[in-house]
Amino acid sequence: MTRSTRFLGGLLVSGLLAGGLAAPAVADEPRLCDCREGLEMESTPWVRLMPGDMTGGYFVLRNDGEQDYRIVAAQAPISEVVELHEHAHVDGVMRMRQVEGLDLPAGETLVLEPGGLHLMFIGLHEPLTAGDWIPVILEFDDGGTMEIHARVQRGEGTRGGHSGGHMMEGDAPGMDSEGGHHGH
Ligand SMILES: [Cu+2]
Repeated sequence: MTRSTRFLGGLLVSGLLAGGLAAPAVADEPRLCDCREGLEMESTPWVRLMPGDMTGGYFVLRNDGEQDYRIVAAQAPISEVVELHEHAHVDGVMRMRQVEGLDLPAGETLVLEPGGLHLMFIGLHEPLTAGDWIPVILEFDDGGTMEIHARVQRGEGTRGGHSGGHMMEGDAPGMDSEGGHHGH
């Protein structure tokens, strides 16, 4: 009873949201994370829709378990390589650089977001399409792996309080803005 009422409500809401949009492509949402023990994906992982042959990937992963984790590599079928990157101020300019690993100690949350830590997909095989789901394998320092699914989307308005926050992310024009990914 409650369930069906909710379902109807959901239909109404999605009907309203979809109103005016032409045939929204609603692909089946895959599992966001085949997470290792204790890990929980906090929001939908996403890959930024960008022109060019590289782009960034982002997710928020919480470790509710007892075990410390460290991600040391990643792979995805969309690009030749996936690197682990951070943004850092170097002489007052925001630059990206590769890091050896991403630590996720027990009880903490690992945040990959524009202007911060991110996955860097380099050498895209073909242009991405908004709404596509990208499987990404994360590899850990203990040899374990897990698969997540990231949705391709534009950068705007993707993270709650963070939407439009590019101005705050760094002073370097162009870096991680929708305009381009200069200098990488
Ligand atoms: Cu990068």
